[in-house]
Amino acid sequence: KMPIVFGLARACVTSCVRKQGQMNAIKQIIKSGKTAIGTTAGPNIDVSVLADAGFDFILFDTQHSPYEIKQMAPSIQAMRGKKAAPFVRVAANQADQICFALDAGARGIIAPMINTRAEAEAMVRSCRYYPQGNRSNAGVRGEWGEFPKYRDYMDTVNKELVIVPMIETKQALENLDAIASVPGVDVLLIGPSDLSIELDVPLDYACDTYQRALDKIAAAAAKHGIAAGMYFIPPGMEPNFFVDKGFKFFTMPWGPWATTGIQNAIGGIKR
Ligand code: 3PY
Ligand code: MG
Repeated sequence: KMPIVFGLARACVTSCVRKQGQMNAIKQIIKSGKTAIGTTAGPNIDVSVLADAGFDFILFDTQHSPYEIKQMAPSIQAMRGKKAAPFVRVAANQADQICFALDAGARGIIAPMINTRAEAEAMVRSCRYYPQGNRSNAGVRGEWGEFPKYRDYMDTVNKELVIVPMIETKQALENLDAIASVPGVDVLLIGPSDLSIELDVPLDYACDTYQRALDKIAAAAAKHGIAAGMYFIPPGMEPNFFVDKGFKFFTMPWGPWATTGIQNAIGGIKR
């Protein structure tokens, strides 16, 4: 089949070219075991540049941010046709929250505090249309006009949405196999600070207790053929430390990188 380019006709990197029926380059990145890097943004940021800067996803957080999901819709829609996929972290594992995010056009859903198999199954059901789930249908929206027929969007999103439960409690640590084996789960994403608090080593990211828990999560993800991720890289630690441990999904702050790039560019002009 010929690859087709969704969205705006503009110069973009190869991974921007998605195959027909593929809405996320990132789903393939995760499935092929490569490392996905994203960043966080909100409605106060113009994401049109960030979304083509090289990130695989942009995460709109509605749990620990002053923003509501419906405020994110214009930013998500500004990402149409760009390399990065828009992900939304809902404030809780609730069907209505997940539905708002999907109607806004999210291509990945992150839900906090998924502690049992039943909670992971409920999350997946909220993310998918019948018969794989019970997502309510808007009839419009969510598809960004990328699909000739809304029905095509429905079939594609059921297959291609990236579903990311967060692992951040002792109970989740006890249920890793049960959560990781739920069909549809793509990533086990650690909430670094909540997990440290639950393990009674608050914010002590380097200690043995914490590191053993990370290893257990990475091993469970590998065993079930899905990715392990860290919501953020703890202060003072290196992303590659986590890559070497087997983690494949991170957010990185874009501000320092943007500043370095701008300083380099300005430094290159004689003045
Ligand atoms: C955590 O650190 O617990 C998170 O959920 C990241 O925001
Ligand atoms: Mg958390």
